[in-house]
Amino acid sequence: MTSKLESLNQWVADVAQLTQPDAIHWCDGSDAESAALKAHMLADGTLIELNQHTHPGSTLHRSHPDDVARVEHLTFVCTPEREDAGPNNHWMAPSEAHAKIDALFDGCMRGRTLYVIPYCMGPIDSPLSRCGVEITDSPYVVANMRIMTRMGAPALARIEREGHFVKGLHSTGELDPNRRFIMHFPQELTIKSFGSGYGGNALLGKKCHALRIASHQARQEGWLAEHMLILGIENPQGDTHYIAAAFPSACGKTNLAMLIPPEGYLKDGWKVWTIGDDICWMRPGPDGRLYAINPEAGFFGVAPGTSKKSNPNALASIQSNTIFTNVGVTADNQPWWEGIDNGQAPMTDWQGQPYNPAVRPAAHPNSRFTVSAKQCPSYSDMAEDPHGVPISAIVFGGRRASLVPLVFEARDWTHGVLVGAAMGSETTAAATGAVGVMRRDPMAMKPFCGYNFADYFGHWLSFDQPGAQLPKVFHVNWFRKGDDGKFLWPGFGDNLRVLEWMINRVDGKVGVQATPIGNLPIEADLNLDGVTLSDEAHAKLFGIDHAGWQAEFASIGDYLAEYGPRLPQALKDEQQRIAQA
Ligand code: SAT
Ligand code: MN
Repeated sequence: MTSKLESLNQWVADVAQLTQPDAIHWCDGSDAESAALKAHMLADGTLIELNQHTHPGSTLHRSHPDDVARVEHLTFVCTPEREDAGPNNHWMAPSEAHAKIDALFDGCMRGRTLYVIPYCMGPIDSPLSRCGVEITDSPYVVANMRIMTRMGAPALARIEREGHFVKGLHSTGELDPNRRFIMHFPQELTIKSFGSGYGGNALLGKKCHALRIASHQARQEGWLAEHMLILGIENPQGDTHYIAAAFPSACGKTNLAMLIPPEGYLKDGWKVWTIGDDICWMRPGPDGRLYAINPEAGFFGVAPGTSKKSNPNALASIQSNTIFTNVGVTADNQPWWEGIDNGQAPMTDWQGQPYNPAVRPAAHPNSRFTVSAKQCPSYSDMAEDPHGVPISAIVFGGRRASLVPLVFEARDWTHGVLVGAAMGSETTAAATGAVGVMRRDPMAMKPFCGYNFADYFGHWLSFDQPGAQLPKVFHVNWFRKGDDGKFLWPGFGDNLRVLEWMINRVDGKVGVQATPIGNLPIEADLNLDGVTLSDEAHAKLFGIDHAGWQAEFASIGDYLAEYGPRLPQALKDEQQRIAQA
């Protein structure tokens, strides 16, 4: 097969010339194709069948033990000018990067099949969607891309109509961490990834395209490509408000996106709808509001900690047709992970060895499930709407054991951009490296912004224009700890109490307590029926420590100064104003 689009045929031919595959397969996305690929992967051990009575259609993949997370130190943004990638990215000159990675691709598909995956990020008929083609030699990548994107014939038809697409070239290579690179060429709308089969490194539609390349496209075209979940909150009157929220990887975006309201809210008729759990593309609509789509079609969620209690919707979603990566298995071949809390026990760990907690956990801390969004009980019909959903509130949040209160509101858009730019979080297992170290992660985009953060902050500021009806901006911290090291806020479903307060703010129903860092809730305006908080929790979740914040603002100032003269003056002014308050 070939395409009607000559530039696509030519690229596939050029890649085949370089990589020397035994065969070329154009993916049509059909059930028959998927079944054949799966049979092939079960036969060669890439996939292991799980218990088909309890988990019909589900399989397990065990990755190479050195290939379990994104590798930020091997991820490059290759712009002609180093300054355009910014201090937030590793940079390499495009010519050097192409030469380096093409040498790795040279002959790398000998004995393998080259798969051509046309995909669409977002609903096929949405003007907000963008298409790409991934070439890979990994059938596991094909299977995941089929779940995570709209992949196959309809995407190819759109690409042929539009005549352009993002090019992504991927090979698992030898999975040697010393021969591994993830390279982005925003000006060429091109991605090249070699030597890893893991999610964010290999499913090129996700972080590589939908965030790093798309953020560059979004800047040129006047929209935003963000690391945000999108959810809808329907009140008892039937009105739905949509919220987009940015948290770093593995900070509970999937749980928040699939939240189950607490008992009292359920009784009153509140509902939470899931649009997306990881990525949000939004642009101003004709009425000046921001309209958002989820460019993805599935969830690539963190397994550990997912339980009937923490996330019943996720658990219900993954009962069938799910690919599990790097989880443990029970004696009767069901998937198992730490925190699944279902009364079962693991027999085999994620490396396929007999489980021994003294050696390693049963599931890798960054083990994942890949599942179609359509299997999620709370998946919203509006997720397929080509116009997207209007966003009422944007929420920034991180993992902060100390200092940062439960919630505060930015005074205006510029302050909101500063709140996003100043975000900090303690690192997680989603990327290789030390876990639990506080780092600045503006808008949760530190690993994902495809250009200089200084320009990115400027792009955010540029949305504040006459006629714009911008969302309110908030900051939350579900992870504040007490002196005993325990979380002070119950989190999970109870987070709806905080989201309800935000909606009441959007609707102008409640007031605030103004402080230098922003507007804090008046505690009585938050529905805390059924939550017991200690005195320490009240003080720390709803108060501010002035000396602590003074130090924080000095540190934010130092951080922003790293962006030098490119940093927008309005942001510097805002930081100064608060630092001196
Ligand atoms: O590995 S992914 O980048 O796809 C997931 C994440 O880190 O958020
Ligand atoms: Mn993510």
